[in-house]
Amino acid sequence: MFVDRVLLQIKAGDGGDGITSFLHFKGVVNGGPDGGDGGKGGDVVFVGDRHVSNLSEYYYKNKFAAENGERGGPKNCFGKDGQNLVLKVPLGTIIKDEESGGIIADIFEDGQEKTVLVGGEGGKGNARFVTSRRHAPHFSQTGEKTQARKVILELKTIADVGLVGFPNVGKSTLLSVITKARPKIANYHFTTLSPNLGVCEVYGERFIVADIPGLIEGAADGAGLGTEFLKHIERTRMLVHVVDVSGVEGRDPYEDFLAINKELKNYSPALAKLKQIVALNKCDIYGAEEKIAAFKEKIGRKYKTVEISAVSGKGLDELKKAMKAALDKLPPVKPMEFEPFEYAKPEKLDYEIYKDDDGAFVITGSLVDVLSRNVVLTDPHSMAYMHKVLKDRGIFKQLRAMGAENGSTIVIGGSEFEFME
Ligand SMILES: Nc1nc2c(ncn2[C@@H]2O[C@H](COP(=O)(O)OP(=O)(O)OP(=O)(O)O)[C@@H](O)[C@H]2O)c(=O)[nH]1
Ligand SMILES: [Mg+2]
Repeated sequence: MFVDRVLLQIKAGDGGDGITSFLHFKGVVNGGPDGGDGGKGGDVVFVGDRHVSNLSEYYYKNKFAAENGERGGPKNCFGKDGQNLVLKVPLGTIIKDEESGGIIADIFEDGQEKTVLVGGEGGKGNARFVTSRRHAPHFSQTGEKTQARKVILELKTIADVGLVGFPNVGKSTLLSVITKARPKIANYHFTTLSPNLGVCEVYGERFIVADIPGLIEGAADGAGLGTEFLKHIERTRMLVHVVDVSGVEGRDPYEDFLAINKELKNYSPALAKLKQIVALNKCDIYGAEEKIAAFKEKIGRKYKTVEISAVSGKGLDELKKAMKAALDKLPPVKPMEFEPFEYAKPEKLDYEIYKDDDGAFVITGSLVDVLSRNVVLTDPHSMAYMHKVLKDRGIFKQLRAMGAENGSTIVIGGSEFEFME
């Protein structure tokens, strides 16, 4: 099965919780705090792999999560970090955020890695909260939780040369004789249902040739199979336009040629502007000569034409050399240019204060999320810590400016407090 677009749900690992623990061993009653930190959650990483040909691996299984970090342990033991989740994708895979459509990466090379989601940070154990005045903190931090995201993977094949043409003109046959690829070949339309790639070698230099399903008129508007696959030749450097010059199917080869070019243009003007070499195939069929002469007269000198027979082998060397000569003059295929989209890590320190209908001052924002991870309401040290954070960050000052007085109600993360500076 050939799959070139999938929607995946991915999630980085949560950070492991730090723990609250005190040293205990024989003879020691009140040992010091020794709660260890939680481990970091695993990242979600995509990597290009040239052995992967399409996205079929993700067709049925499309939810993935990296490992969570482990909880910290007593005796200052760190929790183990969660393992990264590495997802292999074919070269030419574009990763997009589903919600915004923003492009996260264009995986272009073998081994190219992109960390799309970063695992949550581990929480700190109580041993970390010891200060000169706080010897026995009874609180620790929980691990950072991560959010699942949806990404679209879209394969846009990377190749140097794309073969285009009507169905049944011999594109796959041509691919099979100039490369080692073994696509299905048969005497009916739409034999090829998904792209095939092959490596062609000329004078020791190699280039990749892509064969896509045949186009028919109206394909760009969804009439045939073709348009769906045009994206697989969008990134090629040039095209070989294969024409059945024998006209055995009763069509005029030149009309075919014009119709396909119109299709290409409808789909993408850039694609239509790519350099084309015209391969006049099936030259071996009786009566082709006349047609060739007529075709050449109509097409004039704008395109290079090569007469070939994919079956007898005629003209194949000439065509391969013409492809190489043209490629030598063209720039290499490049990854897409885009403004990379990145998932924001929660900004930890912002906050907002507003006054609700009851006159209470409500503090919200990621600072509050962090505080509620850190603060144990029943622990006086922990509360003192929160008090200090609020004061240090100028929140008390702002509350005063907004009219808060000693005794006013302050709401933080769903809990109510009395304002007291
Ligand atoms: N006589 C002759 N027949 C050819 C030649 N090239 C291909 N054919 C025949 O044409 C038919 C179609 O060939 P394919 O290579 O499957 O054509 P295609 O363009 O890939 O077709 P689709 O995948 O359906 O679009 C097959 O029966 C081939 O044997 C040629 O040079 N001469
Ligand atoms: Mg084919």
